[in-house]
Amino acid sequence: MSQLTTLLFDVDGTLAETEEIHRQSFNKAFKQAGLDWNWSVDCYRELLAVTGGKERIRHYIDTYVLDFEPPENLSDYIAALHAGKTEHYTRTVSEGKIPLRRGVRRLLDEARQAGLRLGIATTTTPANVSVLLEKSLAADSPGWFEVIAAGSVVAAKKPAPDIYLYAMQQMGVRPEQCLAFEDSENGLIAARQAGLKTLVTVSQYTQHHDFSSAEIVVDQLGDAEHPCQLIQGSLNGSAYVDIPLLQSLWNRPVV
Ligand code: XBP
Ligand code: MG
Repeated sequence: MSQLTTLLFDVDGTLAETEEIHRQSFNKAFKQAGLDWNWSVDCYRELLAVTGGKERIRHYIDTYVLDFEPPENLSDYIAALHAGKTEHYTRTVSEGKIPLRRGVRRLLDEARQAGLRLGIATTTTPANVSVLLEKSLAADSPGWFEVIAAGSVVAAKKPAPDIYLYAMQQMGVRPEQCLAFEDSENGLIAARQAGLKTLVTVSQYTQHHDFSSAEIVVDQLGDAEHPCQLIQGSLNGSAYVDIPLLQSLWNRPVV
């Protein structure tokens, strides 16, 4: 009989509300490149259906900039644009002003005290993860995670399950030993296709997503002063997402 041993976390929208910083960083890179592209909040909400920044830029060109004639190989051009965006993003996050979502630090501390193993499975660029962990969580926090599976370490990004399968393979764990934390429909699909029970905290860009295959959906992880709001599933007597709740979710038969 397996037991819950491992928590696998998505990053953007789950650990912190970072997508708005990504959006602003894309726009800074476009301006720096002399482009008149500007992704509004509504446009970005739609573009987030495509995971991966480079893939998102290409989707934008293919969908909205049909007369675009890149000055060089399109893939090289997009890669250069995306590198500029990543520079803007990491510079902003390195200022240490991006807060973690409520309850993230508390749950990570409780999980470590309970001896649970931690991993990350994200679509974003590895540099973006490191700077967020170091500047918003703790300077040594990248070492809290046995694996930081990020970006192009796998060929297919979310909603493909690859990044979760890779993280579990690197940690030597099976899906029935794990619980995934996500904020988006693409992330939930990826985790479920990897065989993972999933807890969803809805984020500012995913209020309208379909989370019906999640084990539980809440507005935030919460804490003693800020109980979380249950959107789907059961809190089993907990006022916020704590280790006993995770154990009870994990023990429940798969829906
Ligand atoms: C969210 C994503 C990423 C970010 C942008 O990743 O899909 O593409 O939007 O980061 P997750 P990059 O929710 O899986 O953490 O530009 O580095 O891709
Ligand atoms: Mg996410």
